[in-house]
Amino acid sequence: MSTPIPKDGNPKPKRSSLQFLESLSPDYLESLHQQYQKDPNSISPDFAFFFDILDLGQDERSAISPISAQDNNVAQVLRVNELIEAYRMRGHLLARLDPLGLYHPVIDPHLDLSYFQLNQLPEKTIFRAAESIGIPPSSLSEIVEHLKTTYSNYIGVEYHYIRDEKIKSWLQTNIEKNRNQTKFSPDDKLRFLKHLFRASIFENFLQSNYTGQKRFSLEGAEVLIPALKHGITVCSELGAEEIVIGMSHRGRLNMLANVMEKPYQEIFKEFEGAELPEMAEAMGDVKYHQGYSTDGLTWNNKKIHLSLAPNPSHLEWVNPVVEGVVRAKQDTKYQADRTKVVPFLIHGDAAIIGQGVVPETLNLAHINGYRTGGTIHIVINNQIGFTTLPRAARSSLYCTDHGKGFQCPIFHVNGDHVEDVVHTINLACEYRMKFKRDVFVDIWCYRRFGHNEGDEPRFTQPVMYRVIHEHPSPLEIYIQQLTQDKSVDQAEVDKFSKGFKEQLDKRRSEIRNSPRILQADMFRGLWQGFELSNEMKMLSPVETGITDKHFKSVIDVIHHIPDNVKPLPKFKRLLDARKKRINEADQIDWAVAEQLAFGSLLLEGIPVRLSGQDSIRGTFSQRHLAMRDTQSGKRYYFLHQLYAKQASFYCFDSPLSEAAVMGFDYGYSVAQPNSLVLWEGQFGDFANSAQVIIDQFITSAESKWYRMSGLCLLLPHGYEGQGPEHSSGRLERFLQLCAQNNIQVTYPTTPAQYFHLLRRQIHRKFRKPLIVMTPKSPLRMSEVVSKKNEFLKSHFKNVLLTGNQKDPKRVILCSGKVYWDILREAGNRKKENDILLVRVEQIYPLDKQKILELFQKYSNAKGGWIWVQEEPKNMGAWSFIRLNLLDLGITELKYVGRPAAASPATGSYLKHEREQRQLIEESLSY
Ligand SMILES: Cc1ncc(C[n+]2csc(CCOP(=O)(O)OP(=O)(O)O)c2C)c(N)n1
Repeated sequence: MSTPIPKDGNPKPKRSSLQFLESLSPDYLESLHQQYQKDPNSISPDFAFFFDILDLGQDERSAISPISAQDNNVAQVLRVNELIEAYRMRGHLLARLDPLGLYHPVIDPHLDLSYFQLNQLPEKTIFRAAESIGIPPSSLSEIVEHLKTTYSNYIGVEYHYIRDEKIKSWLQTNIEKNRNQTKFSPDDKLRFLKHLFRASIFENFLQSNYTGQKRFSLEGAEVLIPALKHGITVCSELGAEEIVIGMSHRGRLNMLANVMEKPYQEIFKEFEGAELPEMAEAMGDVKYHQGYSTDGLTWNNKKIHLSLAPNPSHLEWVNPVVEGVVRAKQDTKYQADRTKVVPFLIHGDAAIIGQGVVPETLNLAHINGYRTGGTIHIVINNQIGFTTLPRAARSSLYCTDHGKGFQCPIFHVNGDHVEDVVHTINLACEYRMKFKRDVFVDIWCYRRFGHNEGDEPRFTQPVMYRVIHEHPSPLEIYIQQLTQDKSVDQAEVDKFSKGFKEQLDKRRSEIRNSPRILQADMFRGLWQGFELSNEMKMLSPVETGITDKHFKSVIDVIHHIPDNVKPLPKFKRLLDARKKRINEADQIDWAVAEQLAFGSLLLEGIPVRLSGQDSIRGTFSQRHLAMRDTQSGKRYYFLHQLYAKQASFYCFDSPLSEAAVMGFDYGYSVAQPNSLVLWEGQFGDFANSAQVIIDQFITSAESKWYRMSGLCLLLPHGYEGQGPEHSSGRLERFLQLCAQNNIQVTYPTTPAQYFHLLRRQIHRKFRKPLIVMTPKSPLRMSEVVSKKNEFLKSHFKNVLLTGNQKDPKRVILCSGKVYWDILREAGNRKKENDILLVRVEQIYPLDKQKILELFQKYSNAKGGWIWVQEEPKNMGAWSFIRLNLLDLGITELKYVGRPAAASPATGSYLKHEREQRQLIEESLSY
C-alpha cells in the first residue's frame, strides 16, 4: 500500500523506529534477553539498551515505584525515550533563535506527541522516562515542557553526531542539568548590563560624532561584548594566560575598545585623522583592520594577555593565521600546554559558510603539527551578508554546518537574550578547556543599519528593515527585563551610563588639540631588540658560516642510524653513498646543505619548523629528514639527535592545503621571531592556492600593520618538461609584489648559497619574508654541489660571477637553474672562458650597485648583454630585471627565453626540449 500524499505534496514519514521489534521473532527476542541477563555486554548496545529499559520496569527493588507487568508497556517506554532523543537531536529546529521572528525552519522536526503515539500513557511509564532525563516524576506535559525549555527555547544545540560517547554525554549532562540555563546573580546581571551599555553607548557616540564614517557598527549584536568578556574570564579561570582573537570588520572597533581596552582616544584619533607611524615604509590600514595586544584584566581581575590579530578585508583568511600564532606561543612559551593560549575566531554568517579557508582551517584542528587545543568560534549571525540573504548565501540549513563534519558541538542562541548567550559561551569555553576541541556559538542577531554607515539597507531588504526599525535594542530589552524582576537598581544604571558618556567626551576632547600620530608598537615582547630594515641592510653581507665542530656534528648525525633502528637497505645505501661523497669528494648536495642549515641553527639554540606536503621525505625524495623503521614503522628523526640541549626541530607533512597551512605557518612566524619557519609548496605553483595569504599578509603586513615575519616559502621551480603545473613557482607574481623592501625573492644556484640564505634569515636584527625558488633536477645534478669550506666562513652573495671577468665576449645575466644549462653547453662548445655569466641569486632587493659596477666594466662586450630565462617572456624575472636595469640607465639588454605564453609551460616533452635547446643556443650565439 502506498503512503497517502498530504496536501503539501510531501508524504508524511511513518514513525518507524519500533518497527524492528515487529520483524523479530519472539523466540529470538527471548534468547537475546537470556543472553543479556547473563552478560549485557555480549549483545549489541542497542538491544542492551532496550532490555535495560525493559528490565528496569520489572525491577521490584527499584527505589522508584515499581511498575507492574501490566504497566510495563515496553513500546510506550521506548516511545517516550524516542521523544526525548528526538528533542536532543532536533529540538534546535523549534528553538526561537531569530530575534526578529522572521525565520521559520522549513523542516518538520516531528516532535509532536501524536507522531510518537504518546497520548495516553500510564503514569508510571512517564515517571520512568522523567527519571531518565534527570527530572522528578512528572506528567507527560511536564516532560515535554522540560525538553522544550532545554532544547527549543532561545538556545538550540546540535551535538547528536558526536561519536565520542564521553564527550556527548558530558554535553548532554551539562545541557540538561539546569534546562540549559544559568541562574545569574544580581552582580553578574549588572555586569552584563554595563557591558551592553558600553557597547551601545560607544556606537552611538561614534555615530553622532563621526557621522557617515565607516565603522561597521555592532548594533543588533551588542551582546558580543558581555559574551566575550565572560568567555575570556571562563578560559582564564580554567588556566588560559593568553587569548588570541581573529575577527573581521563587524563590531571590531567596539571589541577593540570594550574588550581589548584599546584606549578610546587611540580609536578617536583614527576618526579625527592621524599621521601614520614614523616609519619610512608605513602605508597603514583602515582602523577596522588593525590589530592590538594588551595585558588586560578579566572581570574578576585576573591578568590575561589579549591579542587581536590584524586582518585584511578578505573575510575568514585570518583564521589560519590566528591558529599559527596560538601554536607558536604554545610551543615556545608554554611547553606545548594547549590550555595556556586559546584562540577565539569571530565569524560573519555569510563568510563562514562561503569561504573555503574555513573548513581548511577546521581540518587542522587535530593534526599533530597544527593543533591548538580547540578554537572557540563565535558567529555574529546577523542573517545577512552585505545585501545577500541566507537563502542565497548557503545550501546548508545553518551557516555553521561545516562544524558538524569536524564533530564540533554547535550552539545556536538568540542574541536578544543576553543571559542565554552568556550561558552558552560559558558552556562552550568550559567544553574547549576540558576537551581541547573546537566549538561553535552561533549568535542569531540582526544588523540594525546598513552594511556600513553609508549604506541604505532598505533598497534590498525593506521588510526586514521595517521589522528592525520597530525592534528594541538588546540593551533596551535587558533593561526592561532587569527592572521588571527588580534585579538592578535603576539609579545605579543611570549613573553608570552618564559616567561612561562623560568619559568618552573627555577622551575625545583630550586628543582634539594635540598632535595625532598613530603608534606602530612593533618591538614589544619577543620582538624586543629587533629593528627596522632598509635596502642597505637587506643587501649587506652577513657572516653565516659555521664552525668545523658544528659542521661535523650535523654531518655525523644525519648519516647515523642507531643499531635499534632498522632502515630500508636501499635507504642505508643512499646514506652511505652520500656520506662517501662528502668525505671523499668534498661534495655537498642541496639536501645536505639544507640539513646543515637546520642543524647548525638547532645547535645555536634556534628552533626550526618546516611544514608542507610530504616535506619530511621531500617531494623529490631528496630530503629524508626522518626515516621509518622497517620493523616498527616508527619515524626516526635525525636532527632530533644533535645534543641534549639543542633547540626544537619540528618538521611536518601537512594536509593537502595551501591556504590554511601557509596562513598557519605565516602566523607562526609572526609570533615566533626567534625560530626559522619554512613553508614548502609541493610544486611552486601550488602556492597560488594561497595567494590571499601572500598578497594580504606576507608581502604587505609590515607596511599595513607594522608586523614583521621571517617566513620562508620554498617553491620548487624550473623548466624540466613536466607540463604547465609543475614547472613554475610563479616568480613573476612575487616580483610584481616587491616594493619598499617588503620581501626577499631569491633563486639560488648552489647548496652553499641556499645554506647561507636560510641562516641569514635568523642572523639579522630584522625579519623579512623570504621567497626561494628551489630546485628539482639540480637536486641530483653532479655539478650542483658545494665544498665544505663554503659552509665554514662565508655569507650569502647577491650576485655570483663565472667565466671571463676580464674581457668577456658576452655578458649573460640569469637566475637559477638555467645557469647550469648554459654553463654545461658553454663547456661543450668550449665557450666557458669567453662569456661572463652573472647569476642574480637575489632578485629582490636587487643589488643594483653591483649590476651597475659590472655594466661600467663590461658594457663593451661585443656579444652584448642578455637576460636569459626559461620562463615565457610574460613570466619569470624578465620584466622586473628590464625595468630595474632601465632605471640604472642600462638600455641595451636583450631578451632570450620562451615567447610570451598563456600557460606557464608546454605539456609536450618534445616541445619543451626544443624550446630549451633553442634558448640555450641563442644565449651562446654571438
Ligand atoms: C573574501 C571576501 N569577499 C568579499 C568581501 C566583501 N564583503 C565585505 S563584508 C561582506 C559581507 C559579509 O557578510 P557576513 O559574513 O554575514 O558579515 P557581516 O558584514 O554581515 O557582519 C562582503 C561580501 C570580503 N570582504 N571578503
